[in-house]
Amino acid sequence: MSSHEISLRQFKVRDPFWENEMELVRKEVIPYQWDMLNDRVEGAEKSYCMRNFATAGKMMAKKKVQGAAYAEPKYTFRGFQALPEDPDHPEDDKFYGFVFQDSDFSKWIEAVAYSLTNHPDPELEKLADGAIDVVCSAQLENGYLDTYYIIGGMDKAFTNLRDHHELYCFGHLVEGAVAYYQATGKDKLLNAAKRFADLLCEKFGPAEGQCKGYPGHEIAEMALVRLYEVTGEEKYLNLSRFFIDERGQKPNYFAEIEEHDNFTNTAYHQAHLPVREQKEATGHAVRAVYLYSGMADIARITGDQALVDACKALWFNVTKQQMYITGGIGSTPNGEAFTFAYDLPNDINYSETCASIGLMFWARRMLELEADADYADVMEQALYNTVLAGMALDGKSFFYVNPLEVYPEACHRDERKHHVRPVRPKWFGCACCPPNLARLISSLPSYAYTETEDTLFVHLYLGGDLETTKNGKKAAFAVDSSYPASGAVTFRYTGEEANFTLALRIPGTSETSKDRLYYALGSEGREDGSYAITLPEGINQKMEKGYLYLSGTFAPGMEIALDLPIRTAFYQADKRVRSDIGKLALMRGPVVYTLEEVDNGKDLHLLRVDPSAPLKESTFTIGGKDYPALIAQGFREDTPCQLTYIPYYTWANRGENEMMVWIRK
Ligand code: FUB
Ligand code: ZN
Repeated sequence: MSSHEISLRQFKVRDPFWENEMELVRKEVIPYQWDMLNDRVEGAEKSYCMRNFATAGKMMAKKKVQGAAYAEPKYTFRGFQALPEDPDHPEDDKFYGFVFQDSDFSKWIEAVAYSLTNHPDPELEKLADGAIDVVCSAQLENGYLDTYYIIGGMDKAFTNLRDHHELYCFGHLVEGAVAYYQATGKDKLLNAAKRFADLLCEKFGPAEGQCKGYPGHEIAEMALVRLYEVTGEEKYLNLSRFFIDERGQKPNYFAEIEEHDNFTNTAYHQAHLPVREQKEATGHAVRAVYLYSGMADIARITGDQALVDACKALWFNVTKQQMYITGGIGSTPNGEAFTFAYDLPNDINYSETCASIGLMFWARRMLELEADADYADVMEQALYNTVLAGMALDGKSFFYVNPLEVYPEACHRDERKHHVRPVRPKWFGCACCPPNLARLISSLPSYAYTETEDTLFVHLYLGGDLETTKNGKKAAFAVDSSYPASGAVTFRYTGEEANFTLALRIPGTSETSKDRLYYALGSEGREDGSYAITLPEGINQKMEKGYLYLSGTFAPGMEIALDLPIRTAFYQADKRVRSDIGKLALMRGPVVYTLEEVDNGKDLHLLRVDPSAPLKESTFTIGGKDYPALIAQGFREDTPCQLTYIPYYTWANRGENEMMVWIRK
């Protein structure tokens, strides 16, 4: 039976690490992003996002007054990112920014929604309501809502689904609108999103005369499922399924139907084959994992086995053949894309923050399809490494690209590495990653837990208070955890006496993970898998696919103590990964460690590590806070030395310097 995410209302985070992250999002990221959306940050590249909505709103008001006399703008392509000739004097009636600039608002409102659920804030809610008014003022009578064409000229709307992100902006709008409705009960934005969705349901579909296109950048697929789940309207589910089923069919929409004057690489858009025949992840990494997320959603709801099989084959390819030890995906900056199996260069890769966030979206949906701990292991690997590294420890700057090796001079002087930044910039003109981080972190509990009617699954060990209903009874736990700093997690039952199952993930123990790309030295590919559990009387245990199922009658005051050993070990990569041969990476539990120049001196490539020498635990301080460090023994050329390892997610918080995850043994 498939499970479902828990709603944010069901879980109150009480976990110092995650409380801190969520507070950074609430206090730093959300207000900063609002200023960015309104072009109020001195010296930062302009967004034009809210300006575009206001411009479109004024046009709509004028149209209402002038009626038939209103002169509709005629579309001209002004570039993928349109900027004013004079940056100080943008023109009143022009769209500016990236073609997908509207999505920045949608991601912001989604993060605001989660933040309001976790932490009510009437002032923020008022600000958000005002922003929604501006956005809704831009909507056309027929429901269309993408300012790129509203301002630029509706005569060309829906003519370039491949590149112009209309359906991507729609998808983000839906995600933001559903989240805001669920957080506040206010439906203005939701109604706007539904009207846009209704228009798309008329425009696209299998009937004669309907358009056979689908999104060039996926997300609408999973967003429509969410809209279906909140409204119960089947047409939204059908449209999502249509987009998924139509992708890659013949004649190929992008290559043979839409007119493009440049080369169409259908694999880049995951449109080279019908999705059920796709076994290898290709093209743009974020688009790919957003598509697979939508496929998993549809598979869960419809029980379509061919779709389940495709999701599993793609999961194998991505996580066992094309994923970095940090949970990063996308080996090349050319198109921010996947390349091929075992091609995992450490210094020119893209590993976009959004791609690892998308991998988490997909992992949770695979878990909803089937409780197999491999999905949660990967979700955790992405979260504690690439995703967390995407944001500075003070929440004020961000990485888009997440390499495993950085030599700052190369970033500045080698064109092939210009995409790699040695320190986090404050923001990006193409601002996809920071708001994606904000929405992910502020909704993390819904990744940590899923449930069926009688089973509560724990995928990530987040501390806090959980309340749900099991077999008609209030079931609740107080979860004490400082995982992964320690593996001791206790579940104290605080609900009514109730009969149900609590399923706990035991990291690394699923059969599906046996083909892992990275394994602890000396483990011959097997994970540790040991754990200790103290159970109250009357609770039975059974292990399946990496979950320990604890079943019985839970009564108030009962305590379950789980002890997951947090293994500190050097890992090696499968020998087919050419870039890592002869090298080792250090992990503690799910956290990858790395070397930085600030601790280990220049020229990290001269270092070698001795994995047989004992490791020492240590700490280091940034911004008055202590973080864990590990001290290993090694050599600089032939001279013995100590190597100071720090968690990958803490790198680049102490100025520009070299960084290296994989070290020669
Ligand atoms: O194209 C929209 C977003 O911008 C993508 O998801 C990111 O990879 C970035 O290219
Ligand atoms: Zn991004």
